[in-house]
Amino acid sequence: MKILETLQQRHRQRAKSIAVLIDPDKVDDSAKLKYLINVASENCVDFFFVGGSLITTSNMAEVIQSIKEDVNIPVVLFPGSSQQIDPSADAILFLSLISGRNPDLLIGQHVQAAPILKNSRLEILPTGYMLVSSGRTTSVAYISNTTPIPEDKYSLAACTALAGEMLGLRLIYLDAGSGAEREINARMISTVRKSVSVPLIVGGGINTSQKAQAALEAGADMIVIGNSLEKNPDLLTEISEKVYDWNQNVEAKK
Ligand code: 1GP
Repeated sequence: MKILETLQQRHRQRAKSIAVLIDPDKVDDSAKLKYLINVASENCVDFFFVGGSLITTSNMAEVIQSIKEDVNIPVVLFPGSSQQIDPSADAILFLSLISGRNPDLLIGQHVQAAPILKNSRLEILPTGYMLVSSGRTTSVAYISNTTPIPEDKYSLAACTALAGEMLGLRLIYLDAGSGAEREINARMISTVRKSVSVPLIVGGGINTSQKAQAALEAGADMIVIGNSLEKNPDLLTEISEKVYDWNQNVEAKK
């Protein structure tokens, strides 16, 4: 089954997913990367996201290859720009940065990427990407040259997601930015959740199992964990247990 169909089906079933984000720029040790890949596999992680807002190295292909060599978990590109397209991945989040007003990230990069993607086998996942403020300026806010939605402007976020859905975007990704000081708050997640019927991805600053649980309860269909695993890959066990427990509960109620 295609990734988008899987996510839509899980959304209907109220089942949750977990993705591990690997920023190729932050992989300086291949043994550590292998360890993280194995921990992810042992904990039945659903997806790897690969990408970053600024990539200064050229090891994206190596990261994808390392994953593919060891495990059977789909790799989804999470590109900061149209330069971050690697055909060896399985899918790409085709992100339109709908919280911002930078035309290049709303449509410009997409025009450049479209012919390349057309000739690849990557599954295209049209995604409304929404940055939400989270304390200090994140790399993604700075690099994208956009203003994140203030974290207490719930209806602004809800209307933005709704417009994205009406434009035909199939997923909404609420992101506080990698390593965010504050994760997306529960009220923001639940307000956006209620405004759209497409699957909702939530990430940025989720660095404890309690925060992961809160995001799931508020309505995230998928949580994305990156930064905190660079320091402590074993945290993934704790966080994925929350997702597992949630899914077991859903199964039990069927
Ligand atoms: C960032 O949502 C992702 O774009 C994940 O955030 O790296 O803070 O986990 P973290």
